[in-house]
Amino acid sequence: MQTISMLIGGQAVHAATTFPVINPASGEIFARAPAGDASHVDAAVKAAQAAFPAWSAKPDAERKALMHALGAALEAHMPELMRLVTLETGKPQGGLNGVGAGMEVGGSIAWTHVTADLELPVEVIQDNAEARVEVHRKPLGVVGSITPWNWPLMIAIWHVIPALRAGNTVVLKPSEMTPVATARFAELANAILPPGVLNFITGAAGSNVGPVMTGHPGIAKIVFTGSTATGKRIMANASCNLKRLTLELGGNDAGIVLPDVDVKAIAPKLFGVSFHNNGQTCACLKRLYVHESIYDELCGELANLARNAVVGDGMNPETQLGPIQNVMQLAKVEELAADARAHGARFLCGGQRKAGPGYFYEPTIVADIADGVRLVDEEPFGPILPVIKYSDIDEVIARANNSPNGLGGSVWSSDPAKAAALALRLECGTAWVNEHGAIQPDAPFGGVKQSGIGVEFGQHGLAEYTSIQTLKIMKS
Ligand code: TXE
Repeated sequence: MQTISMLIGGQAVHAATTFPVINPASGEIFARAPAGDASHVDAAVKAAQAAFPAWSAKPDAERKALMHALGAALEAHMPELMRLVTLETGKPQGGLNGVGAGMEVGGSIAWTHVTADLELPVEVIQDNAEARVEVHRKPLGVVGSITPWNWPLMIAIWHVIPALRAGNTVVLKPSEMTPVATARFAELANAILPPGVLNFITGAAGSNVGPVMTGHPGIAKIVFTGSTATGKRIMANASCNLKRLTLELGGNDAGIVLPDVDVKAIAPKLFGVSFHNNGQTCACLKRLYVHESIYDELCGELANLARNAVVGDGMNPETQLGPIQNVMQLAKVEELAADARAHGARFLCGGQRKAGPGYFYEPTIVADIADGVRLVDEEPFGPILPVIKYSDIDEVIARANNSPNGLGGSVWSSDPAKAAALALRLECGTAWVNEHGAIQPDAPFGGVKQSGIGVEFGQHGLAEYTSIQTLKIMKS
């Protein structure tokens, strides 16, 4: 069985004990990872601090070229990385609408190259006979990255590449449930980067590795993707040295379908954006509001699609939806389903765990359910979609906005201009028209309200890994 290592200052590091990594398709252990502790966090921060002066002083073009080299290394190891992603997350190699391990690794490559090419030029505010005023962007120092289990490799790339591109050094900690593909990325990166520029540490479930990182005085910024509850803990802990924060937290995205849509045409798209990766994506559509005039027809179409989706082991090329990634998340989906049933909701299909090994749950469409029931109000993060009837557009926008979350939202209509005007009324970081959850490496993405702080991607995202220094040069 494979045992991964930590990587500190360019050296492979083991811990006194290891913890298991489970393949959710079988429920069996397929790898082990080092149970790091506070001493490993400390060593990794010291290594990153030691590497910072030379890395941040490197000419910009050299850092850019090294980021492109990382992209090429990912590409050269694509099949190997895809296999590791499927084994640890359960997601299919291909997946529903092509959203699977191939997209995770392919997206990682694309994001790396696009981010490598981003620039943060000096901004000139004033240049006259009296003075020249310039705004410079400077790296922060050591960035701590804490990643979740749903897109482990891609989210590590989203954190690490802009941090390095801007001249920071990094300590990267994956989720205890999915450290394997990220470990391989860290190895590949360490064959390219100077020692200490990217350090990789692991901690077992419930260990203090994450909290020690977020409270470490040697770390200047934490970038975190995960739950809102953990994000709040991180924010409290990070106050020790006023760490900079980018927090990408949970969402409970609403989609609103107007009565003018072609139901048959949009149903497969709505199904895809709600169920890809088994609903385990922060910006999946998680609450679907449908106008009463088309409610029954759309519910019927969605239930057919859910019944026919191919659920199975992600290594099987036919599979569209894999297992839920972990047993806690499966239990949460079961709990929300039971609560919805108790509140009289109508299950059009699914509604239970699949027999056999692994953490499989049937794709589930739930109708005749309203706001106030947990399945609507809480993020299920699994293959279950509540479909809610509405009659009045102003009222449904208020219902969509009546949430502590604000990651994404969408409006579906055959009149894109009308839909865009409505989408702008949604309280969320990204609003889509006739689409949901589609992100790209050059457009900022982040949440409002309790879905997060700051943005990732593009120039706005890159700027978050810098501080501003204003330079005023007097001329007279
Ligand atoms: O996330 P956690 P969990 C949501 C989803 C899911 C819920 C819980 O709703 O049901 O979060 O998932 C590290 N200090 N999302 O429990 O706990 C942990 O080791 C520092 C949305 O898995 O947030 C892991 O690396 N770090 C999300 C990471 O935080 C800590 C993706 C995420 O774990 C820590 C995944 C602490 N005190 C789940 N406690 C998205 N936004 O896409 C834990 N960690």
